[in-house]
Amino acid sequence: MLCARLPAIPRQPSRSPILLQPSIPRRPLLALALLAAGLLTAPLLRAQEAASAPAPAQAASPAAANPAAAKKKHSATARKAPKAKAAKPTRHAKGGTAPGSADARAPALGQTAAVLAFAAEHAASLNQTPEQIAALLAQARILPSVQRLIMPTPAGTAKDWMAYRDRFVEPRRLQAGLAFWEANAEALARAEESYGVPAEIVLGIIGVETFYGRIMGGFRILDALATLSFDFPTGRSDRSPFFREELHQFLLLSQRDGLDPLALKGSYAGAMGLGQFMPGSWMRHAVDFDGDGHADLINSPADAIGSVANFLAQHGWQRALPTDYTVAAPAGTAERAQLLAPDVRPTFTPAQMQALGARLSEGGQEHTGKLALIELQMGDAAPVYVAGTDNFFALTRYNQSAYYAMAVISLGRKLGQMRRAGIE
Ligand SMILES: [Ca+2]
Repeated sequence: MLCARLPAIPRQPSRSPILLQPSIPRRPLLALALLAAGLLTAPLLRAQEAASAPAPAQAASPAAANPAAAKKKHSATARKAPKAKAAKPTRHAKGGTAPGSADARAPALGQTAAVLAFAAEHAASLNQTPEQIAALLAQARILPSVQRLIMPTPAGTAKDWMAYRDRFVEPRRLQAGLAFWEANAEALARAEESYGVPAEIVLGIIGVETFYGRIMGGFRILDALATLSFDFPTGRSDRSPFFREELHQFLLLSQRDGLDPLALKGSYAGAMGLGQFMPGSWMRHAVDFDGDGHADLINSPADAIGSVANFLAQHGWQRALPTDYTVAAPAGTAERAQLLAPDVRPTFTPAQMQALGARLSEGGQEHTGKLALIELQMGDAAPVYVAGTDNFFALTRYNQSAYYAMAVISLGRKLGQMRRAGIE
């Protein structure tokens, strides 16, 4: 989940040609894609997020955002680390990503000028000497696979919400979700009580991010963050300042919680654990929810559940507020464009939306806050729309993509239906 860049949500989906492409033979790829999806998605998104803007805060959950990209890679050759991971769903750290042969040959970073400057800058906050910090960073490797994965997916592919949704709302992930729910029902109920975030939403996020812990990423975090901090690839907007701060947060986290910075693994963008939190999000939003005295987002499902709920609460989630309402978009192009302009940010009252020609459900008309018109493209077919609330917007703080948010909502809803129906 989570990372920190909020900017433009809409664009991510576009980058993800993979899932979205109608022309792609999705079914054959599905088996791989499913596995991979968990990881792939997440990492991708994060990366994208990172790429896009000033990010914020959350966990880095790139997953959804870049569905297309993820798929492509797979289908193509599939050697990207994240994918590799995906394909091999192991637990935690292992699951991962096997760095490619180029990665295996990557030399240690060494004490470059940039490393020495970073060490000097952060020595005081880390309460270490610059020499100690430089000695640690010098052991990081610059990974070619990370540099590839951070790049945006080629544009031009049609977005396809249903294809994207099918990557996540599918039998195996649903079964895993029901089992996770059963195993962690107490923590999920307590998180809802404490933070107002329904179990279905937390389950949707953890399911989309990591397939309930099956795909948490196999990149060594130190390598991933050092690569993106000190050798960010050219050809896209430079996000290295963001990653240098995440590297700083990673070192602070390791020190605070007594973690081995040379051992922690996660996504190619540096996100870790069941909810794929970036280090900064872990520092700011992780909570100890199982009472053992520290927040462990990798090994403790309860801590991950509480932390995801806390993250959303800290980003505007409101108890008992729906995420979205049914809506028919205005027929007029100009009116539709006007409503879509603010993207996922709730901007219009129900009355304003209706005045522009949108037709809200009864619940939507009675909504007391503002709404956003969310467009989900369907490949060559007509797009579908929902009216997103502040809670829909909060989900995009985890990952800045309307497609991501809708996938989380859809997965959670389906799990809720199945659990209530007693489906196993
Ligand atoms: Ca704990």
